[in-house]
Amino acid sequence: MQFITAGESHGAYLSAILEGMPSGIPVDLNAINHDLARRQQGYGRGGRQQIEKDEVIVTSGIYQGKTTGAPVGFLLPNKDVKIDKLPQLSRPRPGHADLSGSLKYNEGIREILERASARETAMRVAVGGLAKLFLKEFAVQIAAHVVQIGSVKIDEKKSITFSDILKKREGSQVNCIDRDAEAKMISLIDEALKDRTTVGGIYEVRANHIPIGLGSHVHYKRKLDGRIAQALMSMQSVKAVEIGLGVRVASTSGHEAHDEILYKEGKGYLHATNRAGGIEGGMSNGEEIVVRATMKPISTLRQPLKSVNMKTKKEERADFERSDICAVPAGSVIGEAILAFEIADAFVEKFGGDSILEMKRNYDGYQEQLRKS
Ligand code: EPS
Repeated sequence: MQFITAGESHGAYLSAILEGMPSGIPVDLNAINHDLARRQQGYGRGGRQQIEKDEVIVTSGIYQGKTTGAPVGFLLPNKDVKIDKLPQLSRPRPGHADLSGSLKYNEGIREILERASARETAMRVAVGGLAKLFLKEFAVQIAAHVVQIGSVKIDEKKSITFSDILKKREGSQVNCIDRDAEAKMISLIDEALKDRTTVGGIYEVRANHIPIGLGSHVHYKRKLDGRIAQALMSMQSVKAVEIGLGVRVASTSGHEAHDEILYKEGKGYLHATNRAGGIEGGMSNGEEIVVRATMKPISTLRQPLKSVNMKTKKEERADFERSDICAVPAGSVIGEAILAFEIADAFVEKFGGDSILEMKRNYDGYQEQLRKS
């Protein structure tokens, strides 16, 4: 599958076209719009979210509530449409696309930031929302939670289950399962606002009920971990992606880094632990896929860093545009969508098929093969 997004932050519409989604998938638009609303929330989110109510219009590929196999078109109208009236900027914001984009495209900063803006991620959430509905057909669920904001980390002494995430993040203002940490995270975001700065953090996203063998060891571009890492890294603000133990694996021994293999009658091959985050040799190993993404603090600052006026070449403070104090909770929702798309894509690749009926037949046949292995 592949999709492309288009649209500027303050243009009339955001849009996406998704190609390769099999036919016959029931589409609940409310579920997609629910994720779009979740993306707009989170303590520390910017003023734009008070203006917008992100909801998609389907332009193609869905008929009488089901996918047809044709490209799916999504349109999302912006309310804050003002691209033609907004002023040009001349002092690029350190950390943003402003300077490199403006020089590379020989355009003003406005033209660059309108497309570089994280508003684009609304379309990734819409496409990922449909990918989630596709995965539901195979009982796969995706869930994210925030594990760190600034220096505040959740308590991870006890292992966290998938259902812990679904249950305990409910009602959290920062999509966090640990209420003590949440209170500290909120204070930190308040502090950052007072200090006219911003804060980043880390979210974790998981996928359960994953069959063995998505992705492949045979070719570098087919490796599932590589594909997930690329997709998550392409999200605005993400500076690091980890699979399983991730960077923590550096301080373990070989005996602490890997997952012992078990065989259970009726269940087949399993692992005693899940340090690999469900991926070995570029393939899913049947355990939950567990990934983390680290987001830098948003680069638009109320107390701007030093920059250069591109007209005069003199040192000046960077320009300020309306922005978020902390976008990590929103980022976690985007992370769900990104992981959902990558896993759905790997499903289509593995189980082929133009229709969901055909895919399920292939999936069931493969499960039967695994049972006999
Ligand atoms: C965003 C919309 C943007 C920003 C934010 C994310 O809208 P506006 O510029 O009108 O406030 O709030 O974008 C950024 C943080 C960024 O760096 O580009 C959204 O809908 O997610």
